[in-house]
Amino acid sequence: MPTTPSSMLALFAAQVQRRPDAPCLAWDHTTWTYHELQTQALGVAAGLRAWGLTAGERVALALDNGPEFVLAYLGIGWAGGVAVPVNTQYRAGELRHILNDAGAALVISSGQAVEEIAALRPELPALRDWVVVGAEHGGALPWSSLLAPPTSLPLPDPTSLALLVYTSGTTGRAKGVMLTHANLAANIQAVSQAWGWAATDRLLLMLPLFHVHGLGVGLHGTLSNGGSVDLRPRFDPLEALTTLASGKVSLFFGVPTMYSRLLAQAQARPDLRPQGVRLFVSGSAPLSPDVFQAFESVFGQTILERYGMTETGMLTTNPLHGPRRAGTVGRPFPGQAVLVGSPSQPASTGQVGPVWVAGPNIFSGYWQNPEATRAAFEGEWFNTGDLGFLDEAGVLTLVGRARELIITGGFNVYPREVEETLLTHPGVAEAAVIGLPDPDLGERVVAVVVVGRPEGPMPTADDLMEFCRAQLAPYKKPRQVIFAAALPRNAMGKVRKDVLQRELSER
Ligand code: MCA
Ligand code: AMP
Repeated sequence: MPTTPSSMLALFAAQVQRRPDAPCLAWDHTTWTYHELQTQALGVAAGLRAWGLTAGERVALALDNGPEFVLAYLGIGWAGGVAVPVNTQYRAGELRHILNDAGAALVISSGQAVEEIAALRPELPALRDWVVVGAEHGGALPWSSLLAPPTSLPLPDPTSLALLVYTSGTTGRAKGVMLTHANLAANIQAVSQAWGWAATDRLLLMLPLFHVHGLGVGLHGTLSNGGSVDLRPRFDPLEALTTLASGKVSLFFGVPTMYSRLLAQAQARPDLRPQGVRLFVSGSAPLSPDVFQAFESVFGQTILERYGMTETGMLTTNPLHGPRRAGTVGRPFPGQAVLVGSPSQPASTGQVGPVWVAGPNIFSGYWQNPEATRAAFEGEWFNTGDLGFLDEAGVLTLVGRARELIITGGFNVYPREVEETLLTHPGVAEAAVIGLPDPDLGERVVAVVVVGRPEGPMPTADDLMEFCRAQLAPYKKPRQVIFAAALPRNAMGKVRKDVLQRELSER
């Protein structure tokens, strides 16, 4: 069992004491030592306090990967605030809901999110200020306005909120997942123990920091174990392969799409092979046994697949030592429990049912949404919405999801949100959105549409894709639009998505 956790910041601060001059973060030819990163983060915390941030206030991070994300995130925690990371690809409608629901007092933004927030400002009543990283923007404060001389600040109360991460659902708008400092610390300590994370580890991180995979595993694991992270703006297969072949990296984390793209790149560059990488981890979506096997035959190593969720952090893992089985997600991390069926009536070995989890890592509820919280828990057990079975050895295999969810390239898309968007188009009478198997993305978003009688011309597939792209983050946009005369429905009038799924998968 891991020791009683306090907060990731406490674990980080302990590493600063132990190895102040060790490298911690590398970004674009600049390296921060532990001491430097802590000093600068405390400077941001002081800047946030001077700006007026009070304990428990939410600060949204609509930031692309970069040192400012890391400094702002650590600074918010030290200043007693709650970080609300958001996908920088979100469009106005998605951002409006999250920033207003969270009641964000401040948003720190970069990249594409800047223009969306600029247009939204009048519709964000709780927002007191807006910071832009990079080029100056009229009406926004510059990043430098948050940099103050560092002062020493107390570590956060472990029971207080550290993160509010929005995740969509099958019903209603995106919900804020409340994660405390203790939740995050418990999870990263369990992960560190299971994967043998050491101060000698150097992680190549090409995942976005605005999700739990990049942030709660990649960044937290590095900072709490005294290792270093080589942070990149985004995933690029050639850049990844070149860096993995340099001998300077010991860990790589990715979503399955990254592994299949890495394999395609390896075919084109037989001269580049990973050197000294002790662990490749895949998660966020199912890793196909084909990719698992191809990776082993090309790179001579197996990928360790694990299973996680925003609400829970990392849940189960294949072993560090010992056989890793393709298509399975392994056993619970230390200190956690998994059951299949229901807490009052667990399923027997091999029987498929809903997956429930418990442990100190489990979130404390959905932000200002007690009904959704109540619906998701039975006592200490949280219903993941995934379906799976356990074997005699307690190894979990996921077979599907009880909720309607498409995972495309590791990003979640809720069909209902895309359907609702399509239905606002004047030429669309009915719409059903499903995920079809895709060799690159795992699943791709496909819309089946019944056209209405618009005043103007009938929409084309391209029109509808563009229509969605203008209102939703681009990865939610259907990659294929199929026109149908009618949607298959059951006697209750509910769309038979299983029928669409079967017919279209066979095409
Ligand atoms: C980008 N595009 C996508 C996706 N990503 N379309 C569908 N699915 C995607 N995942 C679109 C873009 O909008 C664009 O469309 C076109 O593809 C090319 O964009 P580009 O920026 O070049 O994309 P990319 O670099 O190829 O991105 C693929 C990617 C990325 C590297 C796989 O999606 C990614 O980083 N995914 C990781 C997501 C992640 O971190 N998930 C963790 C969630 P257009 O041409 O129309 O403009 S946390 C979680 O799930 C739990 C906790 C867990 O267990 O980890
Ligand atoms: P998110 O809500 O973005 O945190 O996504 C969590 C969901 O991703 C889980 O509920 C699973 O459906 C899925 N997921 C994560 N890891 C895996 C995995 N290794 N295999 C299959 N599905 C996974």
